[in-house]
Amino acid sequence: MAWKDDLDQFMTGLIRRNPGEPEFHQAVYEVAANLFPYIQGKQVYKDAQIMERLSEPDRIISFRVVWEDDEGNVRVNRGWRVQNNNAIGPYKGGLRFHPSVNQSILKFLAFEQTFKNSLTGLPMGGAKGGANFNPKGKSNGEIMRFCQSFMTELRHYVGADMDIPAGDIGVGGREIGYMFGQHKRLTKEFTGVLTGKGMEFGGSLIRVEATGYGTVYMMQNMLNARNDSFEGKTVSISGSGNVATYACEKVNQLGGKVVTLSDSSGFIFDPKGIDESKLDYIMDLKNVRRGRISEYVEQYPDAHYFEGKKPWGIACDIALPCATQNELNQEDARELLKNGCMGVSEGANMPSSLEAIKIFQEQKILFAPSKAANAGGVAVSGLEMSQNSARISWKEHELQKLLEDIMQNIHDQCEAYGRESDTYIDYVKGANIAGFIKVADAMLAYGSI
Ligand code: NDP
Ligand code: 2IT
Repeated sequence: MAWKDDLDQFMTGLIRRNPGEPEFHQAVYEVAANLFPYIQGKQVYKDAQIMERLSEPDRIISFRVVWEDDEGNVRVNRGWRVQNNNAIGPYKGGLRFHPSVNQSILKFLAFEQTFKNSLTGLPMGGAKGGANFNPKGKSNGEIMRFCQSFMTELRHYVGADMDIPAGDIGVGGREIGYMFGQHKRLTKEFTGVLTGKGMEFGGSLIRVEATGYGTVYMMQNMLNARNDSFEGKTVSISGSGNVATYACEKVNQLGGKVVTLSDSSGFIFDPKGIDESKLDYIMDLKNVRRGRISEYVEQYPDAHYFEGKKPWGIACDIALPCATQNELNQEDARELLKNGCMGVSEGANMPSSLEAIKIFQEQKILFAPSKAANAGGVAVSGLEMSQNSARISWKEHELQKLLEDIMQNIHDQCEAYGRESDTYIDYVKGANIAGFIKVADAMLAYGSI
């Protein structure tokens, strides 16, 4: 088939032009494998080289971040902003502070963000940034000085109508506050340049919950389409940060039982379920005391801790990977299926490897890819931008309704472009095509620039 040759040629070129960037290759391949057959016969997209343009970021900014630790030592890190595409709105996407951050990871995230933001239906382009800074074990003062130094350089490239960063791994409300304060100090302007802000200075209600809740709504919508629900389902979640904990909260509210959470050191298994009060303990442990998930079993001795292991060997009906990219490989996928898992909704960005996705799809279980499943976070960021522009604050029930409607709409777009038969919807294909069309058509409207 001609599209297969085109795809091979496209990927060979992409890999040659972007050596040593496996995460970026993976993210582009996942999209291109659906889009090449789709645009076969749509000569206008081919002639305009839309896929070639989408997979070459508009620009990559990389800069030095110098800060002083508590002992007075000068420390140096590298910061980035990858602005992938602003065809349908200003650049928008999170900032990640983690020692693993590199250009490949940020390029994959910025690429994904372009499709994800398009799926929300809101006017936002795609970007991602961050630094190879390790926040673990740093004092509050060190975090503040790092954030201020990071923003001292980043401010040249961001703005409320240009590029609006937000949080991601290692960047939560505290870090956004330090960066927003520094931006305000340097520019003398109070603008909606960041989302995920505190409620006192332009933040939006439910932004903090939105990604985790949205991931669960996506699964709920897929279950509804099969006349099923979360009621009585056993759920395995990885991670114990922002996305994982609010996913856990929503599963509990919908009548499911969450039996695992994790961090990069290991996972906890609580056969009785991580209920609301146990979750309060975890949120305090993680967000206030900045402790490790292993401490849970000291508080709740009926639970078990597995050092250095991932939770995918535990029997569950539904798995919600909410930690990081490639945390669920083909062996994990087989293990989940063997134990009866019937659905996966990706809270993290690209948590399943390509091989794992293939296994889920071959077995025709419910599978929601990250660009659809975790879009609730950036969607509420988009609503925060709207509120900032209009200088108003919407009420919680209004935002909650908007989030639910956006997630339903994402589900329906995936269904419209991904339905394969009466009984099977390929949500990966649906998300890729639906996300692509709006961006591609905007690019066509601008001509070849
Ligand atoms: P947090 O920093 O709040 O939490 C991250 C969690 O993932 C922690 O439990 C962390 O463990 C774990 N983790 C991080 N890196 C690794 C790793 N290499 N191996 C195993 N565990 C790891 O981040 P978020 O919850 O915000 O982000 C989680 C995922 O969700 C990311 O993929 C992010 O891109 C995605 N996402 C986030 C959105 C948001 O609004 N925050 C929106 C959409 C997607 P430890 O503490 O040990 O590092
Ligand atoms: O991956 C993501 O969508 C995010 N980290 C949230 C981005 C945002 O701008 O809210």
